[in-house]
Amino acid sequence: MDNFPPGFAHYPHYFDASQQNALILAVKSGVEQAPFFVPRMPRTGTPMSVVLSNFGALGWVSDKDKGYRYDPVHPTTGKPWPAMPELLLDLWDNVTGYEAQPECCLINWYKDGAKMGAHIDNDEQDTRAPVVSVSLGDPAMFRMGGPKRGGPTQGLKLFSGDVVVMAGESRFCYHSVSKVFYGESALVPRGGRINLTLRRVALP
Ligand code: MD3
Ligand code: FE
Repeated sequence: MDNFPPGFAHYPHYFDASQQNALILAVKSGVEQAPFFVPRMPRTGTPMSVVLSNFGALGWVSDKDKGYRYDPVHPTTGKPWPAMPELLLDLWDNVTGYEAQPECCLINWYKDGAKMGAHIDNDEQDTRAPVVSVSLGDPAMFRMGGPKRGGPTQGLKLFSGDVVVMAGESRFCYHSVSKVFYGESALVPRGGRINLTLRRVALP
């Protein structure tokens, strides 16, 4: 991470094995109330390769007609998202020191072959708040670019228990997940990688 943009921080193995298990148990119970759903690209309706759920007052969703947005309810059940786990609120306070709490924890589940193309997260009103990411299960190759699409990128392999914080300039940089090393970890019950991203959505 020598040349990562200002504001980017990587905490390898922030969570130990027992904390990773506790987070997986929280995800398991969350998705009983708010099952994983397939997000679709705006306009085309093409399915993305990850499946999603959320914790917190606002969930990130995407569909053909209404596109990317934050919604207080699940797209198929119409029910509120499960509460944000305490462990994640503590993580946010410890690594960001930000004045307001995150309202959203997006849960991305990468099954065999899933990836995420280069994008910038800008559906939040509060883009001054950092974004915090937790990796669980199979490792992944994360790639960070600059503020313009198509520029040079740098890779960082993320392992289970790693935490990444994007503040400052890094918050406005293109990033992607180019590969998941499927089957390298046994943490996720039905296999693959789970990424949790904590986001502040509304202006404080
Ligand atoms: C850099 N998720 O959900 S987490 C996403 O591993 C997303 O599932 C990836 O990108 C994943 O939007 C990467 C790390 C991350 C999250 C948000 C960022 C990096 C970021 C926002 C701005 C810059
Ligand atoms: Fe992102």
